[in-house]
Amino acid sequence: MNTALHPLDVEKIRTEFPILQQEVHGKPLVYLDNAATSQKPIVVIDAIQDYYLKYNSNVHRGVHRLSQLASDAYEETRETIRQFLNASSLQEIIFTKGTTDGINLLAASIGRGMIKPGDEIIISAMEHHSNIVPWQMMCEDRGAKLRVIPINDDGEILFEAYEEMLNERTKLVSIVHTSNSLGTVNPLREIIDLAHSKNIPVLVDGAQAVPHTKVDVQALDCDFFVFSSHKVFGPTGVGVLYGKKEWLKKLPPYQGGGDMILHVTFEKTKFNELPYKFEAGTPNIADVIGLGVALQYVQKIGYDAISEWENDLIQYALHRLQEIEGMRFVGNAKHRAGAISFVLGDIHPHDVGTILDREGVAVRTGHHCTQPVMQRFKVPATTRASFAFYNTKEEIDQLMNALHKVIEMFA
Ligand code: 7TS
Repeated sequence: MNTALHPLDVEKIRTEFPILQQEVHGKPLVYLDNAATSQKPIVVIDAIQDYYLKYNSNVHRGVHRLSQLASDAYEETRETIRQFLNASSLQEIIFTKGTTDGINLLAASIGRGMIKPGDEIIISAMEHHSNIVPWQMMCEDRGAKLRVIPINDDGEILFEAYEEMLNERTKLVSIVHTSNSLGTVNPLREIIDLAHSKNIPVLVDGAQAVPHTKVDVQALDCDFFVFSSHKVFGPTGVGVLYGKKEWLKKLPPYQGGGDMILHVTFEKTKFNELPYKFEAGTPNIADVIGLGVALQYVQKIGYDAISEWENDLIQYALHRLQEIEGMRFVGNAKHRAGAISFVLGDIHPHDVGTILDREGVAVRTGHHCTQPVMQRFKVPATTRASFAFYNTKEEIDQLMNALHKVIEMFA
């Protein structure tokens, strides 16, 4: 029974995503690659087009009408995002190119600003490469050490190992909210509280969280939070870094250039106030505006309705997939969202993905930019079905039919 106050009207929602209304290889498209990137509602596409058709102009510099319109739309989006994350100040919202860019910004800035030889950074064994490699590079640069919280066979972090890892050399914990390859949702409050009890800041990689869950950065009490627009129904090429004001004030800028300065001479530069200190150069104005519209769209549907719908879908998918002989799930966490990864007997995931595509079903196969996860579970790759609120049980049935075709072909 649907108990949500505003039950999700999936039929109506699907009409708002024109791309979903097509056939692929003569079959209705079933888009189950949402963890890689989600589709965009028409309101987002319209907002981007509107900007270029009506008020394309640079921000923060023109006295003319178009520049004022562009600046207003850009800054209003910052307020949309502040509300979306429940941040306490607009100064805490930095526009980036995406999650990867946000983590690289922090790795560079934290590295330069506060890391000495012998210091330690903690990540987990289920991180996306973008929350591994920037820290590895920074640690190499500064003579610091990267430490990794291990995970169990279900794909959940080992909390005691984490607790033992924290010490006076730990300078940051950087952890994924929801894993893109296992679907695990991490116990962030506990992770953050423990780090804070030792005065260690925490960065949360929220790339796979924001499409599925309401995030409140004050309730979480994380020090930094990053996400990408394109995974939450907005355009590519833009993202957000949230940081507590007291941290962002202390940290040095990442890139130098226009907009991030107050005063420049050849001898010395005075940097701009937050958030502009971290926004050098002309930003991705159109797509920032598109992101704002996407977040308003998601909030209008409502995270309660989204969670309820998607939990139902995932339970149904897990239940149906279990019918298949030789099905092995990679990731069985108690708290999960977004994605189901699996291996089908000894059939290579690339073969699975290719045959599914012939049946109109789009999934991702491979290591999902989490090679250490593949190493941990001793698989070369997985097939991953990842969901959004516009997916339906009928689509999962189409996935099942397609998987039966795979099995027939390899029998
Ligand atoms: N962190 C997580 C947890 C991710 O899932 C991804 C992208 C990133 C960071 C990087 O985001 P970007 O927008 O900067 O590229 N994950 C995936 C995926 O699962 N399939 O394609 C991209």
